[in-house]
Amino acid sequence: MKIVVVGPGAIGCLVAALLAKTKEEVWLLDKESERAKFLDQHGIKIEGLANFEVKIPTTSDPQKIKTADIVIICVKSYDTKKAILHAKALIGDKTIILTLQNGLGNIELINEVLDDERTIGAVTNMGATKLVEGHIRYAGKGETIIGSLDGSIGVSLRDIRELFIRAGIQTRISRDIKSALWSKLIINVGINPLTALTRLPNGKLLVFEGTRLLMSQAVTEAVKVCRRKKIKLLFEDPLSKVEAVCEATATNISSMLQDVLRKKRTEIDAINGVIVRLGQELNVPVPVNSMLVSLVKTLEESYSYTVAEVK
Ligand code: KPL
Repeated sequence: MKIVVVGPGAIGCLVAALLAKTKEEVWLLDKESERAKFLDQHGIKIEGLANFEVKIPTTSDPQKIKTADIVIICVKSYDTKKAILHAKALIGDKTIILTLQNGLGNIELINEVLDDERTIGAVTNMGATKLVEGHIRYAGKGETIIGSLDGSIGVSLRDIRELFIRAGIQTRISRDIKSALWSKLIINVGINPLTALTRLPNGKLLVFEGTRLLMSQAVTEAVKVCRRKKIKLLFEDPLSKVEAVCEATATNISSMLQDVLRKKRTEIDAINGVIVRLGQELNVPVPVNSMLVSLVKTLEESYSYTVAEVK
């Protein structure tokens, strides 16, 4: 089986490395040719919950890989369209496409670009941090949920589950992937921008009154939007769930804080930005999410300022 992971970020590298252990043919596709060369030469090193090194053929040229059986999209949500267009040469009539990304709207966007309905959605609670290029800390073994938008369970879904389980990725199929995606979104809404703005690891958000208050307000707004959309969450008490995730991932540097520390664009638009857009559309007040989006965007826009310029 030929499997291509698109996007060698923390989760992309971790998934590719775990899949490579199944002895299937695994490739990494990167948009950046220099980085692809580096990863191709040096391989991927995993530490933490598993400790191993593996060589994975990596390229920025999809023509070198040709048609794949499975394409797993792990790029940042703002790069989805570009990544699919770049990966088009990999996608044949029978290729299974799976999106393993943060935020909402990725399945729909991929289907739109490919003009079909075959994309499988996934939510993962595995924790991974990129230490340096190709060197990943595997910090949490959470469950991965996969499913199609229409709730049907076909051969592709079963194949992916079987493959992931062989790779040691704890996986189940859901008939309601929207519910899983929204449930993960609520967790990211409550944690990611607050860690990015305060530079605190997840667990420390619970220590301070200010971050606790903003977390509760941001989550309450998001849950109202979710209820208005008649989405059923996977948990009864969303705020307690977000707090429990903070505790379970206490020392994690959230993906958004990792982006800010690297002065990279964040996924704020696909996380709190979605709540703001839908809140406005559905007449649900979302002032705290609006403020968090504005602050994170300001942070991104001011990366290049030096203190002297700010004065
Ligand atoms: O998904 C995450 C992220 O960092 O994006 C959480 C659950 C917040 C773990 O860090």
